[in-house]
Amino acid sequence: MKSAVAAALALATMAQAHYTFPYYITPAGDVTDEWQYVRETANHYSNAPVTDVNSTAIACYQLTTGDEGAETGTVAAGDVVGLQLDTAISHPGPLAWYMAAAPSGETASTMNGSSTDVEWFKIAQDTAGVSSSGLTWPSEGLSQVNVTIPSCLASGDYLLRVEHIALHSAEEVGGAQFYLSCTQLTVTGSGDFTPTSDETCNFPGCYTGYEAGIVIDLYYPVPTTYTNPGPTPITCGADSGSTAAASSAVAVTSAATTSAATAATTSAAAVASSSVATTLATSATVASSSETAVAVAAAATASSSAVSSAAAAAATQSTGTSSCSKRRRRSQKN
Ligand SMILES: [Cu+2]
Repeated sequence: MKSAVAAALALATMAQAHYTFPYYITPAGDVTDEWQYVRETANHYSNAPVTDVNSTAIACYQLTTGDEGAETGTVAAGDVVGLQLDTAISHPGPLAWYMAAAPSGETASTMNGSSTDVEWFKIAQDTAGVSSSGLTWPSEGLSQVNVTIPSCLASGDYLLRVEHIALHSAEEVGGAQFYLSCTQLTVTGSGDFTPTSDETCNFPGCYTGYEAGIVIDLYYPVPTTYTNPGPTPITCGADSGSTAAASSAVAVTSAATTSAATAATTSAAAVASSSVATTLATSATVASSSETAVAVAAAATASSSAVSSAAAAAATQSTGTSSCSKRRRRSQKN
């Protein structure tokens, strides 16, 4: 299998292809100011991703702990909120949403997302569509993403964490790029949902970095399945016994509040694949991951010019912030 792969990587756009999620969109559809409700992230200027899942940056990607000057928005459980990007999601990969309640005595403003007493649970995710030519991603190209705050959620203060995992360079451990931010919210309503321990995890801690959905070669061999990393999204029906449809809790991103006509089709596609997503996410088995070995072989057989451009790319990467150079694989069938 290794000999079947000859790889080349080309360096394309750098920082421009990265992205941030600085603009919170209220349930009324108002796009708020940059970092007004979202804690300002350390990549505010570079837009560079988090690549170390064991770093505290994987929680909220802040420069320092604290609220970074953000305000706290108020939403009702069941409301749809969103985030607008600085640019757009320009890489392939899954989008997920997590929430965590403020620990006792703390608020959305004071809580530290990377603290071990902050229990994150996933409220929604999308996943790959599978086609003969490879995986397709509902969020790719979107400049705005939305999520439903679960209708059964208990009232109180929360952080809402959006996360897009870019997988274009993910064939090596540490190659996946995490784009994320945390929004401060006060949730109102009469729900009583609290997640069970197997539905929660800590950041860092939710990922090992070795999951089949984090270390994956999107290009060769072409994947025929995808397994989202992290916990399964919560469902309101299961824990609250309420009649709230499980599907509403898992309702995923769409471009619903975008006014362009194209939004409708994007949205429809996102919703369509999200239902597939949930099934896939819960039923998919762990994919074989010899990707790392393949990647190593690929690097070894890359042409010298490719190697030098790779070296150039590597040289411009600071630790933990891998570039977003797009890799293009040329695969040769044996
Ligand atoms: Cu990028």
